Amino acid sequence: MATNAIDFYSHRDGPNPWKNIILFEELGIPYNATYLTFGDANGGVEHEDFLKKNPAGRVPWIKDPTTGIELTESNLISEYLVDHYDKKGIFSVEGEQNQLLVKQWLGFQAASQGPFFAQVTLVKRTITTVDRALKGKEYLVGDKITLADLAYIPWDLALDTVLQGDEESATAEGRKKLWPDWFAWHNRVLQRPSVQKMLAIQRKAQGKE
Ligand SMILES: N[C@@H](CCC(=O)N[C@@H](CS)C(=O)NCC(=O)O)C(=O)O
Repeated sequence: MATNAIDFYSHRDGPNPWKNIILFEELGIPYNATYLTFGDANGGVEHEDFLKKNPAGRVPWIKDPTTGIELTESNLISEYLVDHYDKKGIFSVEGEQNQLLVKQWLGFQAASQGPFFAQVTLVKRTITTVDRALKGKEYLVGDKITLADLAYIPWDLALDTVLQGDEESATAEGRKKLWPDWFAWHNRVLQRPSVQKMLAIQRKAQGKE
């Protein structure tokens, strides 16, 4: 257990940091969130104060006072949190093959889902890939929930906006028809209490309740 709260730099709207909030909730890790703005104003991701922490000018970024570790890249932060604080093995998988598959799907999330969804291009192809991988399966790796499943949630929740205007996929109903396995998986992961908790925290942070 983290003895001191983790210093967590985030953004209210950008999806990536919300992956880590899911993990804080899953693992009961205390954290202090600082919400930055985009741009170089005071309190912004590109302000010199934050660039000293992360020269990329991106969030999330953490400092864990228990270990002294400072880190950016949301999926790497999630892996760090699991390595240090998942004492019950909620997200552990057996065997090198499955351990590498979790990394594979985290890599695909960071290299394809995040950037493509952000650019409103190749979104449907990305979802088709995940839907195919889920044929006859409840989760991406090893018949159990892993970090790989959780990492997809925040961007998948942005699909109403990302796919706006696309005749066949703009609504949840349309997406269910196109990608039934992906759709069932998305809703399965969405029901996890930690994910629901993250959504409540997000709504509050965004002033929506
Ligand atoms: N691959 C990075 C991407 C981080 C990223 O792009 N974060 C966005 C918020 S979701 C950001 O800080 N954007 C600031 C900007 O584009 O200026 C990760 O997964 O952490």
